[in-house]
Amino acid sequence: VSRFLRNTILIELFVPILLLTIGIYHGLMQVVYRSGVIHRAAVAKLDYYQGLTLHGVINAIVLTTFFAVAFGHATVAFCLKKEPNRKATALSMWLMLIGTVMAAAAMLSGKASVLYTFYPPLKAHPAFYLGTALLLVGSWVAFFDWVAIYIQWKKENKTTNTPLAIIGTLVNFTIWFVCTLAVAYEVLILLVPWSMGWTAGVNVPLARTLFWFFGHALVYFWLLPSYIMFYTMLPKLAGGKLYSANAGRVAFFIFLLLSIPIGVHHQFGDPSIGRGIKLTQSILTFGVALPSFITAFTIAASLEYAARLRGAKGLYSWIWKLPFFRKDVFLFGYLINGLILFIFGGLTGLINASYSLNNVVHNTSFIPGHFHLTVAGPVFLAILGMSIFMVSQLTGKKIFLPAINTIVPYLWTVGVLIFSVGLMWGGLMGEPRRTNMGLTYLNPASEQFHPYWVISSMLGLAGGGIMFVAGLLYFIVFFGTFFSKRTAAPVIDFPVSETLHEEKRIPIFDTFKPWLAMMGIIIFLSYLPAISDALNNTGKKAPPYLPTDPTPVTTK
Ligand code: HAS
Ligand code: HEM
Repeated sequence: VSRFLRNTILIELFVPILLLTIGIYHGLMQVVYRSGVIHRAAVAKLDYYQGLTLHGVINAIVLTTFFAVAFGHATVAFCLKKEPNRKATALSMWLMLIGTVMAAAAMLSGKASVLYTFYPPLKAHPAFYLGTALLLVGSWVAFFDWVAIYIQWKKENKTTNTPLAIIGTLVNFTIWFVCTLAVAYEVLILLVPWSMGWTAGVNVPLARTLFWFFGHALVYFWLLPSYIMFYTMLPKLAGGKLYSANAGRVAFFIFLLLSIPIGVHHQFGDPSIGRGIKLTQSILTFGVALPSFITAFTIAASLEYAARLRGAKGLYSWIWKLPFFRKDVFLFGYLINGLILFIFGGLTGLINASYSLNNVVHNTSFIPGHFHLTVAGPVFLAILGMSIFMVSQLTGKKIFLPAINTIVPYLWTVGVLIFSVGLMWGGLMGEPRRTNMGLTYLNPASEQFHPYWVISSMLGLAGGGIMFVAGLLYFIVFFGTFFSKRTAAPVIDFPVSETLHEEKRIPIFDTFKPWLAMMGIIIFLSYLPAISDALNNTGKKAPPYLPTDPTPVTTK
């Protein structure tokens, strides 16, 4: 791997992880505000919604996008033995960096406290929208370059099966490219002119529908890099083989078809969208759970095989033969903990997806309970583990405090489980999300004091505190590794799982065209009614509002 690519990947890991320190700090602050330990609207001059915006945007948008691009570069270089084009790679990195700085400046100066979903009529400074757009466009540039490399590689290797990790990467960025088109339209055509004051109002249902066209596919963009690791690396780390790579191909292509046409399941409560399309997208959402079930069984079978190779006996006791605490395969610990959390993340997702049950949980703290079991579970743990792995390899440095590194994912998992149980239990008792409960419901001095939520929010605080400690330990290991002395030559050498059975190339699972056509048709059919409802159902367009003021900005 060239020095140029090495440095690019290292910058794309270092910058977001440095920002993550702010993101994790605001995670802790969220549980502190929510549980009523403090009764304040701001701490250290950063107010509640500003902190929640920083937390959501840094952790879930900036970190994940940088990581997906950095990991994509490494995967393409490792699997196809071709390095990305230098100009495209540099352009992509700079666009992402400049975009991040713009969005961060807007958030830190308090001019963009609109949360990571930036729903209008809440208005942010244009720098926030433009910065986010640049971050997305930067990631596209890297993707276009990989497509060119892949096409070239395929010409040279017509009958060779494309490596599974490359299928996963290209599927993931295709989903990303298509879904970000909608949010790019929302930002550039609807929100920026409105936030600049060039247009007086914005069509709120349309903006929300375009956001969720992007928003749920976004979660699979977060997830698929972890799936690539589960299929192509975890069985090897466990000491075994992958039960079926074709299962992985099927799973990735189903994601390609179904990740986008389900965004309306975030809008079951929006009166502007018709019931028919809500039910249709609810059913399609159950469809998108299929590739995860396929993954659950395939990976469980691969792990069982690995354990039996190590001499395990018994129906379930084989589990204890897996290398949970081995420092040399620490990545195993990060990935397996992610999978364990995802069992609960997936089940709670299916509850949300049910059109009728969604009424019970929507806008309650059940939802952050669900998504910390997913994005702060398999996604985040895979990012943490793989960034340490890549930094250590690409710098040729030994892991700093390897024993601590090995326990980080376990500590994090215990924290997330306690945190999410607290939030979800509270959610089922009606505890709201995105609310500074310390000011009202959990302030004994307030008329709105609600003692039922004391214990659940305290559990949230306890779990969140443990997550915070695990986060701190991770930072020590990450930065300690980064700044230690080089002991070996830099490389990229991922663990590669062999397949258990010899698998012939099946042409339909080694081509993109038919899948792309099907993807287009399904999206068109499922989004046409939703977009037309959003266009037809609005009476008035909304003027801009600031989070601090219930009157519109333009009437002042
Ligand atoms: Fe979700 C809301 C439905 C997956 C993230 N989700 C959210 C939000 C986020 C999010 C961030 O239908 C909030 C957005 C906001 O701010 O408003 N979600 C689903 C469904 C799935 C799902 C059906 N979500 C995810 C993933 C996320 C994520 C993945 C991030 C990465 N979600 C919803 C719905 C809402 C929602 C509604 C809207 C709620 C509302 O009202 O606002 C499915 O994809 C889940 C399928 C997963 C499975 C689990 C498979 C299990 C596996 C583990 C196997 C374990 C093994 C280990 C092998 C079926 C793969 C064995 C262990 C040994 C020791 C051997
Ligand atoms: C929101 C805690 C780490 C992603 C929240 C909320 C809390 C919280 C309490 C607000 C819930 C609400 O009132 O609605 C924590 C703690 C963390 C942590 C204690 C660790 C120390 C993470 C990580 C990610 C993440 C690692 C993603 C990689 C999010 C997102 C939101 C959120 C996307 C939603 C923000 C919004 O509603 O606008 N977190 N979190 N969190 N968290 Fe975390």
